[in-house]
Amino acid sequence: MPQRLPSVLALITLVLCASLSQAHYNMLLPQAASVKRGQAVAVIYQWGHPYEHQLFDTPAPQSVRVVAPDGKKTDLTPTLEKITRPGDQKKVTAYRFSFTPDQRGDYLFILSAAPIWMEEDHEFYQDTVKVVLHVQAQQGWEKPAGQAMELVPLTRPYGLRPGMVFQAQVFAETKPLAGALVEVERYNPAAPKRLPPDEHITRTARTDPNGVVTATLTEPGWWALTAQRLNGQREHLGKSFPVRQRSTLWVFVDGAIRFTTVKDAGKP
Ligand SMILES: [Cu+2]
Repeated sequence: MPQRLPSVLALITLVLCASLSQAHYNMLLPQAASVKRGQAVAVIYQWGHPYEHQLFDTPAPQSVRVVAPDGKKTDLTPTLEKITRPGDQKKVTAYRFSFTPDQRGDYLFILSAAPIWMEEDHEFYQDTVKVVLHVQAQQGWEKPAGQAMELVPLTRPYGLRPGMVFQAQVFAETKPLAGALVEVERYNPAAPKRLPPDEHITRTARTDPNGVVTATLTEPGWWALTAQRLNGQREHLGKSFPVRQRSTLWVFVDGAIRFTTVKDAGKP
């Protein structure tokens, strides 16, 4: 029955897409979570599945900016450089910029992604992503950066050990967002050979009535907390579709800690 073949193929495509549609996130990853003043740091922006380390072509971002510890905002969009990263089958597009902090304190990097049409979900993503770069002095990480939807840390987002609790308050248009879905996922710098069940790849939580989300960051490395809500409509091929507004905060958990010797320890 050759006429049945197309429907079988359609079903296979649907199943493949469903498994691929999980957990596409914006990764904004400095090569180090903390640096010294005057020390250059490269920041990579890539798109895909953090846990699986499955990367896809990254659409050009709309903008990237930095808020310095003194509150000064700088547009870094012109410094973005298109690069390629190894993907599953072939190389994929990603972006990179280099930044040298000239103050002590916490720098907030905010990237706004271009709206992206999610074919499998029949909706748009409108994403922003934030990461904190710590430069010696512990000040500034708790300040909002003025994103339309934003995770503002309540726990300092660096100097964390595995198993520590992390909290952030989610705001939408400066109001706490109660009951919002927040996804929590760790980044693997290389694709793992074996994968746990889906519920161990992406965890989910809801914000409390004050918009606060709580997550335990169980292992070392970069973690993404992504809050989301449906917000408005956007046109695709002459039809109107929902827009899912998402905001990701990347948080680093230290593995091995470097201890320094105390010279006079033990002396009377
Ligand atoms: Cu995905």
